[in-house]
Amino acid sequence: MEDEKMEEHTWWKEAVVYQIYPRSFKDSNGDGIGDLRGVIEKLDYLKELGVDVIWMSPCYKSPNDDNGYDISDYRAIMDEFGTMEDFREMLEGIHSRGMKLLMDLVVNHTSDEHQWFVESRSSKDNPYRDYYIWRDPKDGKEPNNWTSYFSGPAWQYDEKTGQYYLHLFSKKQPDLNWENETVRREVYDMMKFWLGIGCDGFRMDVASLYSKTPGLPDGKGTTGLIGHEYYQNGPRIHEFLREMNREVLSHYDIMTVGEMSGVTIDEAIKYAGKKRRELNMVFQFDQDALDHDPDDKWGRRAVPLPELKKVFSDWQIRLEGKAWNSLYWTNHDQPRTVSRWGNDGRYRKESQKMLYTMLMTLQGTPYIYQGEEIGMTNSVFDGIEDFDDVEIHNCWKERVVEGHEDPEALLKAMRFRARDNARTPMQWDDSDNAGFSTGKPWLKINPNYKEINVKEALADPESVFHYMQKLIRMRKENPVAVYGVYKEYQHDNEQLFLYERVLEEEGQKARTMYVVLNFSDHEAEFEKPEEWDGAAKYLIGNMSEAPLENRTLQPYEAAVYLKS
Ligand code: TEU
Ligand code: CA
Repeated sequence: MEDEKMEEHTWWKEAVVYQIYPRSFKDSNGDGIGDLRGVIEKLDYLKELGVDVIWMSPCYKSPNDDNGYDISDYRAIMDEFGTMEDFREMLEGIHSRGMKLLMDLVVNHTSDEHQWFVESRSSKDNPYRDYYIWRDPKDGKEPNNWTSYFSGPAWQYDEKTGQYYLHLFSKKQPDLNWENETVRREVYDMMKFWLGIGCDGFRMDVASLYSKTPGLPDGKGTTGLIGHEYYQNGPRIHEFLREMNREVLSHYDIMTVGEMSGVTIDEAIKYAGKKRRELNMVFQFDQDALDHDPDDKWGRRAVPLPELKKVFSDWQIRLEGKAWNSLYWTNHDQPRTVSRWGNDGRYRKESQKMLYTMLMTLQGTPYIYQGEEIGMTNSVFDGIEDFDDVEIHNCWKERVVEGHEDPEALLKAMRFRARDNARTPMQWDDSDNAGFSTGKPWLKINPNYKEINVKEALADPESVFHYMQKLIRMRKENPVAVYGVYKEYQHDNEQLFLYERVLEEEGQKARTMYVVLNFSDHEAEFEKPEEWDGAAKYLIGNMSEAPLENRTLQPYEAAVYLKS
């Protein structure tokens, strides 16, 4: 009984993860593209921030149709990023500083330039044919009505053999056929290769999509992503992940997180359930679904605070004791946190600090995306030509060029939500190209780099960087921040998010943490919940210290108290 109640302590629950998007992190040789030697240069910086684990977006060989998420060789480094020697040196540098490295595992699909696909498309009886999902045309058209995450049909016709292949993402990202056992073996061998080199785990790209419903039935909807009910959390997905766990994961002390497009809480409890032997945790999308139309990621809507709180609360409460949470505000696929959930003007620093106070005081493993630690914002994109992302250009072609939609309206939506917002180069200092590169950067630098950059943040004791550093330290010193049981207060309050965390462990005094967050750009009246002990001590916050009592909070104020 006792055992069931207590959350087992592991390093990956206590870790704070930092995500690097290598293309945009640091360019060491002036070609305008970030690279592994650039990462090596900045390892001391990451150590200073205090993070434990680095998750690197893909650095494998790739033609970069989707910036590395289209892999043409799983066992080689992308030409632009460096060599295998550079990789080994980087890994060694990470380990010698006491940090760990998570690789991005992209095995729902490969690049169409991967040798497997080159073979596969060459003839119907090629031994690699069945590595991918090929189907005959139906009535001279696509085999079913599924659409791609990146606009248009999820099928591409191939002249050579007169069949279509499935691609849930771009047509240069053909889906692997997970029904084929040989494909699964290949994937497991490749995972062992990277673990053998010393990598410490995987972030698994769209891991909820590997299993497609046999027969590939037509999807039910007529708009948005059609067909997803036949491959999100598909029929054999848990079987595949358990097999992967048995064959590979269980033999190493590593960390795994599955990116689960379309995951529900019930499904997450299966993927990351304590005794399920699948993965350690998942990334969920409920919070990202809030601020747009269900069927159109570009259609923006305002989010009342209780809706946002409900998502976080539900995940905290329902995973408690059953599965471990992951916590993130953004990544390379999302707008910048402060532009989306905070205020990137007058209250940029305050709101960014408040938002990350939340992330570091909930149960789960927190992920910080590069640049968030200095409060980088969404960028400026004048016209469609300023964007790089394949998702944007496909969508533009479908809706504006062919669909004759109003270009200005779509541009406006894209300026806010484009993935490129998170992908603009890191702002290291106020010199040319923000100190990212001596050459022309592959994607336009955010024009605000003269004010927002690492050099400025390191020099300013009140910077987001220094607050983030304090938050990370606070988490390490207070197990209640990691393991405490969550309870929310005053759910209907439209400005404030209030919750406590309680940790009762055998042989130890109970500890309680109270968290007070003002999500609005107005002052807010805080009424202390009756159950909260006013004698609790101020632990950390983004304004001046104040006792735990009824009072007026500043815009975006965050205050955390500890009772022990
Ligand atoms: O993302 C998959 C995913 O479901 C989304 O975040 C997706 O990018 C978004 O909905 C598009 O509108 C992963 C990677 O994180 C992303 O960068 C890749 O493009 C994608 O898989 C394909 O590998
Ligand atoms: Ca470079």
